[in-house]
Amino acid sequence: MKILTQHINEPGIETFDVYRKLGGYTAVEKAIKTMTPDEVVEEVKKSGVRGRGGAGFPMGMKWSFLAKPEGVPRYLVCNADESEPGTFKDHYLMKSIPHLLIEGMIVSSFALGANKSFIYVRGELLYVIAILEKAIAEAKANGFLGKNILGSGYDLELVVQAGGGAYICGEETALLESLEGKRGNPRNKPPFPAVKGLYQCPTVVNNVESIANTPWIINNGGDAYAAIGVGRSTGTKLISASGHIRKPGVYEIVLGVPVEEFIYSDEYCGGIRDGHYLKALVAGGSSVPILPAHLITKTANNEPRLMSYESLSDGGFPTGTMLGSGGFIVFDETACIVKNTLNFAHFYRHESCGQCSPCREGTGWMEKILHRIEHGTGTQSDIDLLVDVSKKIEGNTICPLGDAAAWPVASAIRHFRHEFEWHITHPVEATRPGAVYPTE
Ligand code: L3W
Ligand code: SF4
Repeated sequence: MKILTQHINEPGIETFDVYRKLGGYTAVEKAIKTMTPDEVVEEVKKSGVRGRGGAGFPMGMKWSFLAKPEGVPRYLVCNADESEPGTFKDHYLMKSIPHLLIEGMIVSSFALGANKSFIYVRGELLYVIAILEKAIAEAKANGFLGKNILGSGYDLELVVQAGGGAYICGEETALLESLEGKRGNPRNKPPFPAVKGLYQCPTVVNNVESIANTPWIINNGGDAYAAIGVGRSTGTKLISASGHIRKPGVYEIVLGVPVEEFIYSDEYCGGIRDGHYLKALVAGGSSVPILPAHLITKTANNEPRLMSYESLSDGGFPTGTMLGSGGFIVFDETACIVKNTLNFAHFYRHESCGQCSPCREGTGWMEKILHRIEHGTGTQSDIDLLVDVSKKIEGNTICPLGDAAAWPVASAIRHFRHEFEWHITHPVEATRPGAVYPTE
């Protein structure tokens, strides 16, 4: 069952003509010619589709929160600033089948009553911006964008904006600040963007993959979408799979596939690279807790763990993790958890915007402590100090970057404390690649 990638390998699918020939833009025709905006919102609500950027917030509910004061413009902003380590699915979608996102933007903008919408693309992806701009020009030339779309009286201008080159600009309010031309500092919430967003006007911010689902939902109905998947995890999900697997890549899965099947089946990751075995997993991008082997394929209740929002987080922290953005990073037994945790900590310290003290100072302290543990000058008390710092950050910051920095550290120590201790009690050479890391 493929919703987003069914035609992705079709030669020429990046062009309007091939996309259209394969059924593209029929959702725009259906929505604009035969439905009211509220009916479109209703179908998306019925679909149960949840935000694919990481938080998994129900998309239809977010749309229904949009304030509609008289005479005030509303905006749709697509968050295409994909920067979460281990996540590369939006990049794949946009470069391969740009018209799917453009079609989704038109359907979604119509539903929300937006006449000017934005796609904020990660600044490093300049070639993707060129692809999107070409697709927008083609859609406009064929009457699907601009003034009086398909003779309906509905106008839509679509603007592509290059991002600021910072991870934090993917946080929705930092993104809006950046789009307004300012430094990408997150805002306090509430007010949520649905009430005060771009230029203080009501705004919906949705991820690329979320918006790309809307053409299928309109063509087939929200109920048909809701029938796919498992429980409250409806539909399909793009997973960016990387690390020590035989077949890294982007896979579209039906939500509910067992994690074990996803890792070992030839249809997906193809198993762990030859001669090695599974040690740990980061399931939803670097921001989510890391899981050790014994918690990856089975939940704490000994049930198969599924690729779904609920099953991956089953048991809460520390027995669960999160589906997050679907950045699936697999580690075999050669991976050093301390080194990996330092790598993530370095990233978050570098990307912290510095507005709040727990994040600004705490991410720096965590990196420093991890650096000395990794480089042979750590002490046993450093391990508890790390836990303490991570707890002081969690829940005490303006935006989720603080939690995202704290969870990988706290979960690594929770599940792999013996490895941190090993680094402290052994000479540096014993902890370098090629070493056999201790098991619990
Ligand atoms: C109106 C309310 N709107 C919530 C909206 C809110 C937002 C959405 C979810 O963080 C996570 C983060 C990363 N009235 C509302 C409301 N909303 N209550 O719902 O909000 P929230 O706060 O749960 O999450 P968030 O701020 O969107 C996203 C994690 O995702 N993550 C992602 C990383 C980065 C990428 C990437 O590079 N593409 O995905 C990975 O796990 O850590 O926890 O729109 O406005 N009452
Ligand atoms: Fe900035 Fe970190 Fe505070 Fe987010 S949590 S606003 S990134 S300092």
